[in-house]
Amino acid sequence: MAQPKRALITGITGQDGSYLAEFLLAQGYDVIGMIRRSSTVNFERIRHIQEKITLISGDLLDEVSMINMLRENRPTEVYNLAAQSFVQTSWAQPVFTGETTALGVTRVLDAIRIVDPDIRFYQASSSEMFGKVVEVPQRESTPFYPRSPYGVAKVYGHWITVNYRESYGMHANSGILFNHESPRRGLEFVTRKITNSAARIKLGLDKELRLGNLDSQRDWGFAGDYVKAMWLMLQQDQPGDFVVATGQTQSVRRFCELAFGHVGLDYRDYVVLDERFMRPAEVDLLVGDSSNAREVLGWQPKTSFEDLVQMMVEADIALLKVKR
Ligand code: NDP
Ligand code: GDR
Repeated sequence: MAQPKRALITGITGQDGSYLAEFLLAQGYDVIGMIRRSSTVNFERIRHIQEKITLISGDLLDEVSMINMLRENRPTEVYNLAAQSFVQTSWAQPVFTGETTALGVTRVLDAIRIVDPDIRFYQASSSEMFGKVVEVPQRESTPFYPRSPYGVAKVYGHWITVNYRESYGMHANSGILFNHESPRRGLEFVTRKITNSAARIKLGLDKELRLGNLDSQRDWGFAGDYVKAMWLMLQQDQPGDFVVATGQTQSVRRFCELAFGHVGLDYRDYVVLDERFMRPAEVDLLVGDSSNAREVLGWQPKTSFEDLVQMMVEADIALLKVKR
């Protein structure tokens, strides 16, 4: 009988890690998750599958931990999702962001090169690399112009992935994913901040929502749809770079309008502009052209923007009602 495929996910406790682990379990994979040591357990997103996966301690800042993890567990695929992923924090912690989000990628790639260069590799690259966009929509060939220490770090992560592919013939893939959200999104990101706030205000737990730039535009999809694209990249004969996006862009303001509207409220009565949430350099407009992913991988998003906002608001209302 054929051995089941075995995947190692860094960042398994994050939004994408939890959806990818679910997806790979459903495909019959053995799933190993790398977790970093912390004084409190943060398994909220994976608690429901914890019995089905293997969790191992390691850190993107420590290459030896990754070499040992690969040696002892022999995965056939590695998905590098771990990162300091919050753009705003990257101005406050630029060096740490570079260590994790940029050099961390080299540590994983180098561990793979040392242990078994046949392991297939996925790097979580980002539309933030396009930053101050030089063409609309953005595709694989669009030049990068990152606008934050996070974006700069992701550009490094992208090119080191391409470099290990070209230097060592590794099946190293860069998925350039546009924003993707879900009820499991961290509360600091704007979408979840809005849906959580709309739910709290509706339930009488809050009175206002303080936000930064309402005019920035993002190409928002559903995280559950996007993890399939990661997997599809690693199933191809040839590795590559793939933009993954819906092809539609919406403003933060429109997100507020829909989220508050879903609970019968007008966002203009509650949203307050707050300088603290403005960024030193902004990415004003992102919209992706994912034709390559659609044609080569056969991937397409299933969840509409309206359905995504509704799903997130309803999940936040349900969560708050349970906690009350
Ligand atoms: P999250 O912030 O939800 O998750 C990040 C994960 O990385 C967490 O599991 C975190 O662990 C882990 N991590 C952070 N630092 C380290 C470290 N030094 N060693 C080991 N693990 C670490 O991110 P998402 O799930 O949203 O995103 C996944 C990846 O995709 C990230 O690389 C992100 O930059 C990238 N990306 C995300 C997009 C999106 O819209 N969501 C779009 C494009 C790219 P812990 O729980 O301990 O903090
Ligand atoms: P982003 O996501 O920076 O695109 O990075 P975020 O949700 O943080 O910001 C989106 C846009 O909303 C504006 N904004 C605010 N943002 C936050 N967080 N809080 C606010 O109060 C607020 N008000 C307005 C921001 O200025 C910005 O324009 C996400 C992350 O998941 C990255 O890891 C990933 O690479 C990219 O998406 C693609």
